[in-house]
Amino acid sequence: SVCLAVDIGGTKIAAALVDCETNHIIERCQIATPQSQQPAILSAALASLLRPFINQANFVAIASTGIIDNGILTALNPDNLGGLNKFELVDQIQHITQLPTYAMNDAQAAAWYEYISLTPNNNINNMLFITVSTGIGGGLVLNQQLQTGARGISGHIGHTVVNANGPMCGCGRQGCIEKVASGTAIGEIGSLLFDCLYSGQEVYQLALKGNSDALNIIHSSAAAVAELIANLTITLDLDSVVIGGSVGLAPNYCHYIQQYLNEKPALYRPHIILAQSGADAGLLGAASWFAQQQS
Ligand code: BMX
Ligand code: ZN
Repeated sequence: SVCLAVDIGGTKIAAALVDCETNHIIERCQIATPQSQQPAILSAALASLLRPFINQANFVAIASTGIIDNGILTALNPDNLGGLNKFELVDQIQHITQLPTYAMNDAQAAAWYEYISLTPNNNINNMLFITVSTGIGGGLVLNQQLQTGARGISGHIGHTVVNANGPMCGCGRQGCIEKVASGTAIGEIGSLLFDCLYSGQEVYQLALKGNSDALNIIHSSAAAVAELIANLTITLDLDSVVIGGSVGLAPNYCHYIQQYLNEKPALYRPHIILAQSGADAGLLGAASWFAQQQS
């Protein structure tokens, strides 16, 4: 069968036709996520993005940022995807496409794709996927099963606290790792430090050119992620951690994480792997997860 896969993120929305037998993308298209905070505007953007693909697909599989609870999307951090409190994602898309529609969290979907790409050659039981991008997301595979959670929450590691006195996160909790180590946070910290508006990407570029203040910001981010990995490894007995996202895949970042982990005792050091499927992991993960659920 052919799946119409959709990946809804804080900055872009991608759609693709995926061949479910080969797990390959036949056709792909992408738009910027509307920043309007209005559900009707998001629905309209989704309708025009998806319409050209509908006739060629058998079902729709969505990977979206935010918590997906029974097809209903709520932003845990409304700063990343504004105004979406209880957005009826599956109903809306079903209405647009008239196709069977399923949805899951974006990082959970990516975790599943990374897992099935790795597992034929590796004996991985307990894997964590971490995306460091606009936010920090995660997906857990425990005993070879993806954990989505009864309320869709499982894997939301971006909202574990690294500094109880830290800045207030959009989720309402103080000092979440997402608020201090994500791409957005890197941009915010850089903007404060340099007294000029910088994106995370710009701060990263400065670090790569040798600016030591910028490099310190990147290092603190990687150090925080390494602590999180150590905490979760000793909690869940992880054997592997896959690092993805635009920051996670940026030059040297994964290497810094490894350096910070190397300072810790062996039990805290899982196998660190760079994500293999890059920007398409959400699309491909949702397609294969729901193709499997259907059969
Ligand atoms: C946030 C949260 C997660 C998401 C993660 C990464 C929202 C809107 N999103 O922690 O659900 O998985 O960001 O998202 O609350 P990304 O858009 O950075 O990939
Ligand atoms: Zn938070």
